[in-house]
Amino acid sequence: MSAPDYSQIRQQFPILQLNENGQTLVYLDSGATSQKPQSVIDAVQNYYSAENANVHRGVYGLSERATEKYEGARDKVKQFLNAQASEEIVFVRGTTEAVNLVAQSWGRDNLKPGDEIIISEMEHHSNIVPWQMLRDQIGIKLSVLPINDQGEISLETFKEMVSEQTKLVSIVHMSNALGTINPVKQMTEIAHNAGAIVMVDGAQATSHMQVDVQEIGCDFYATSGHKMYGPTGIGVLYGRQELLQAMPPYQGGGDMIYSVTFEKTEYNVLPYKFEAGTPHISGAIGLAAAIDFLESIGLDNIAEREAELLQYATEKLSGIEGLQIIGQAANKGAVVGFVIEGVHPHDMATLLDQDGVAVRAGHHCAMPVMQHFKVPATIRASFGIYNNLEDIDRLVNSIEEAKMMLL
Ligand code: 7TS
Repeated sequence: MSAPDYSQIRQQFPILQLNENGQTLVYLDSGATSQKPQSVIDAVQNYYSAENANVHRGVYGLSERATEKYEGARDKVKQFLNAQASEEIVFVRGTTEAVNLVAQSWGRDNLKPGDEIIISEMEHHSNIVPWQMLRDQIGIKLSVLPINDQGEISLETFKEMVSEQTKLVSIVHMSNALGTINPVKQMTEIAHNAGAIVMVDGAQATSHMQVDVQEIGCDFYATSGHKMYGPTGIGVLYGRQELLQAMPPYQGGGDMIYSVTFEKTEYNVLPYKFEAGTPHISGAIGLAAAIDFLESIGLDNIAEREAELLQYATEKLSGIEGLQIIGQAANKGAVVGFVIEGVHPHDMATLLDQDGVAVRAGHHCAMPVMQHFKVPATIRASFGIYNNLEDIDRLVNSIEEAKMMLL
C-alpha cells in the first residue's frame, strides 16, 4: 500500500474543524475516545434514516436487512481480529463489559477458592476491579505482575510467578497511561505452558496496530469501538469457541434463549447466548464502518505514522525544562504521559484548553500506575491517525506559555 495522504484523512473528521476558545481544536485525547470520520457518522445516520428495525425477529424485509447488516458487522470484526469463526465474536458495550462478562461467567463457573488470577501493575481499573469482585465472591487469589521504572513488565518475573495455581492471566495489550505495548504472544505461551488461559485487554491496541487473535494465541480478547473511530456503547469480546460454548450466560433475557417455560429455559447458540436483549445495532454497523476506515489506511501504515508522531512528541516534550515523561518502554504506542515540576497536571490541562489543546489530566483510571511512579496524576497526550506534527508544536508552545503563567 502506498503512503496515505494524512491531511486528507484529517479532513474526514468534521469535529476537527471546530474552534475551541478561538482556535482550531487540537485533539490529543484519543486514548479516552477517538473522533469519528464522516463515513462512520454516515453509516449510523443511514441506519436510522433507512434501515432501522429490530434484528433476529421480524420476517419483513426491513428487519431482515437490519439483521444482515448487524451480522455482517460481526463477520467484519471476525475478519479484522482474525478469529476462526463469527460465533467467537460477542458484541458488548465495551472492554469494561467484556472483562466483567468473562469474570462473572467463566470465572464463577471455573474457579474455586485458592485458584489464582494474575494481572499486571499497569492495568486500567476495568481490568482490576472485576477480578477483585470475583476474588471477594469466591475466594480466589489475585496476584500482580510488577512493572519497572520504564513501565515494562519482565517476562522472566512472569515466568517465575505463573504456577499450577494460576488459572487465568489478564493483561493489557497497550497501556493507556504509559503507552507500553506488552509481549502478549510470549505471555500467552508462558501461561498456556502452565495450564492457565489468557485474556487480553485490547482497548488501546486495535486502533493502533494489526491484531491477530490466532497469532497471539489468547483465549479472550476485549476491545471498545469508540477508541477505534467507531461509536460509543459498542465493543467486542472475542472468545475461543470451545470456552464460550461451555460458559453459562452472563445476562438473561430476550434473544439469548432458544425456548422458555416457567420450569426451564434452553439457551440460544453462540454468540446469541451472550447477547441478551436488543443489541446496539447502529453501534455494530458504525463499528463495521470504522473497521473499513482503518483498513482503507492500513494498520501497518497507521502504526508507522503514529510511531513518527510519538518520536517527534517525545523529542519535543523532553526539551521542556522540568518535564518528566512517565512511561519509557522500548515498545510503546502513541501515548505520552508526563509531569512538570511544580505544576499540577489539572492546572496545566486547563490552561492548554484555553489554547484549544485538549489533553487529559488525571490518573487515567490506572491509579496503581500513579502509585508506582509516586505521582498523583499525569498530563497525557494520546494520538490518533488525524494528528500531525503541528498539533505537537501547538502542544509544546502552549505548555511553555502556561509554565510562564504557573511558575
Ligand atoms: N482498558 C484500557 C487499557 C483502557 O484504556 C480503557 C479505557 C478501558 C479498558 C475501558 O474501556 P471502556 O471503553 O470500556 O471504557 N481508557 C480510557 C482512558 O484512557 N481515558 O478514558 C478512558
